[in-house]
Amino acid sequence: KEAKIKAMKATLKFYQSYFSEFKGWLYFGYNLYKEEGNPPAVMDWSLVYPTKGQVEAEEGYRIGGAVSISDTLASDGTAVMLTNKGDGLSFYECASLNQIKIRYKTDKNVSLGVYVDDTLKKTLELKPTDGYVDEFLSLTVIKGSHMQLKLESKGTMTVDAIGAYEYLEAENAALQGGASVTADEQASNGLVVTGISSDNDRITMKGIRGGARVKLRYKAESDCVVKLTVNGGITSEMTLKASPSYRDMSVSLNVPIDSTLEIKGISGDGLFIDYIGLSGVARPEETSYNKDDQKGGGLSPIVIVILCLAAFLAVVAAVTIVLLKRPQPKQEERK
Ligand SMILES: [Ca+2]
Ligand SMILES: [Ca+2]
Repeated sequence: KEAKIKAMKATLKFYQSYFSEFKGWLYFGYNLYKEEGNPPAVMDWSLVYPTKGQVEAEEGYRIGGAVSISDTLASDGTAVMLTNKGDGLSFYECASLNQIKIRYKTDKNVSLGVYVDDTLKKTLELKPTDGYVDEFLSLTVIKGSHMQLKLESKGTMTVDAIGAYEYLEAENAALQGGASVTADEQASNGLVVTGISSDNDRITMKGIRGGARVKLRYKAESDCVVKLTVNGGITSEMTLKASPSYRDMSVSLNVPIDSTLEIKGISGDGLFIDYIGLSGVARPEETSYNKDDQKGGGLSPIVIVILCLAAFLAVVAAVTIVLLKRPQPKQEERK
C-alpha cells in the first residue's frame, strides 16, 4: 500500500509539473484485489486493506469538516483534526476485532461516538489531555464491517492513530504492582504482561464486553494460580498449568456487559499473560442475583420451620378452641 501511494504521488507530481492544464485524476483500482488469468495470479491494485494493528488516522476516510494537519508530535507527523459535531473518520474493511485504541488529544471536554456499520456502539466522554493519550475500548467488530469515529459535540479534537486488535490484549490494560509489559514475538500484538505472582500484581480492564466464559492465553514456567474479579464482586480462581508455549485456559465466569475485570496473582512464577477472550452470553445483574440466591438459600429452611411451627400451633389452637367450645352448648342444653 505504501509503495502504491508513493508511486501515485510521484505520478501526480510529474503531471502537475509538466502539464499546466492537468487538474487532477481518479484512481479506479482502490478496492481491486482478485485472482485473474491463467495460471491465476493475484491482481492487487487495492488501497483498501483490512483495518488491523496500528492504523494512522490520516489514512482513514474523513467525514464532514475533518482535516489532515501536520504535527511533529503525531506518529508519521500527521493527524486529523475534528472541530464540529459530525466531523469524523471512517475505517473500512475492519478485521475481526475486540479492542480499539484511539490516540488523540483535546483541550476541551468532547464526546466521541464510535459507530460500527452506522450503529452507535459507544459514546466516549473525553476530558482535556496533556498531549496525545491512548484510550482503549472493548468493542466487538465483525470482519468486513466499517467503523466510524464521529464528534458528537462541538470542540476541537485531534486524532493521531487508531489501534485495531483482534483480542483484549493484556498489555493494553492498566497494570499495578510488579505487572509489566514485555516483548515476545510469539505473543499476539508482540507484547505480553509478566510479573503477576502476588496479590499486588494486577491487570485491570475496564468497560469490557460481556460473556459467560473467560479465556486466558498464557505461558508459565511453573503452575500458577490467578484470581479473576468481576466488578469487585464475583471472583474465580484459575489454575494455569506450567506450559513453555502459549496455550488457552478458560473458566466459567459471568461477566456482565461493560464490566471491570481484574486479574491478580496468587501463586506461581514466570507467568506471561498475552490476551483475554470472552465468549457466551452474560446474564445481567449477576451480583444482585447471587446475593439474593445466597440469602434465600441460607434463610429459607429456618423460615420454613418457623412457618410450619406457626401453622402447627395455629391448628392446635383452633382444634383446642373447637374442643373447648363444643361441650359448652351441650352443658347449656343439659342445664
Ligand atoms: Ca498519525
Ligand atoms: Ca498480547
